[in-house]
Amino acid sequence: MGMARAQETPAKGRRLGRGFWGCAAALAATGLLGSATAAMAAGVGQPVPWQMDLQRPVTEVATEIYNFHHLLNWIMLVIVLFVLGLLIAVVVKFNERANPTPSRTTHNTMLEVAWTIVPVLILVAIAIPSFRVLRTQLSDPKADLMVKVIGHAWYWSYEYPQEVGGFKFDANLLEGDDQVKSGQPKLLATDNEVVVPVNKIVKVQVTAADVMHSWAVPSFGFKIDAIPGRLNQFWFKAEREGTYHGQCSELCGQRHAYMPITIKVVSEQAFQAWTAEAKTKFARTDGGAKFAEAK
Ligand SMILES: [Cu+2]
Repeated sequence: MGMARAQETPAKGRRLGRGFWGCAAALAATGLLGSATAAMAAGVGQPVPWQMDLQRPVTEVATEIYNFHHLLNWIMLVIVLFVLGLLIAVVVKFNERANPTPSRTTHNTMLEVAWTIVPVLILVAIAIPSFRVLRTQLSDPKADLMVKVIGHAWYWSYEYPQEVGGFKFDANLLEGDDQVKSGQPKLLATDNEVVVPVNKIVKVQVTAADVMHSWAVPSFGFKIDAIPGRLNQFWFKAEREGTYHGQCSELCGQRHAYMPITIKVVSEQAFQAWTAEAKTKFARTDGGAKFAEAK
């Protein structure tokens, strides 16, 4: 394919060029239109019908993942269009009728060097932002608040440290009338919500009591495994107040689909008010949750 192209006449090259760029422009326009529509349809904290795009990111990590995802899509679009152009050129120009005596060219040094170097450069261009995302995720900043998350078959329980009241509660799926009354989405709402302050670094320590689960919130850009006997740690800083939903993302058994996650991001004052209330509501007598520093 490429070897034959190397020998094409300049006139043929120009004709091919016009067709290829016309086709590329049309497809790029379709892509732009697609991503614009998708952006409009993106959910905030929950999916929406006909959503095409990822949920709107509200943390630094989620934003970096989101941008990286879109960068990759554009790189893929360019590569796909280029390969499509080459395929069309081969079909049109080098079929038996148009090109009865095929070229016997076997090598083209420049072309071979190019098709080795260019993919390497593309991979390097992808690796740089990829490592940047990884560095943000693993940066492990100092926590303003720790929350322990425990996966159970089939609900989540949460523990808050002594500094904010040392309470613990379960979050079960809201079903039937309770869900309708709550105004929260079906299969994503819980009876008790995790409440965290906005613009504060929240560290979550995730584990499980029985089988493996996974605590995942798309708008926050994380999915972290909850494994019995093991403490996984991750952090997030939500930059926008609101209600954000997630789900267990490890196939954990019969009611895997019915253990959602609801996180409310509120102002510092609202968080103080909530902890004061939660201390009484979820009062305990065993001295409160113990937190370890997971490294
Ligand atoms: Cu689960």
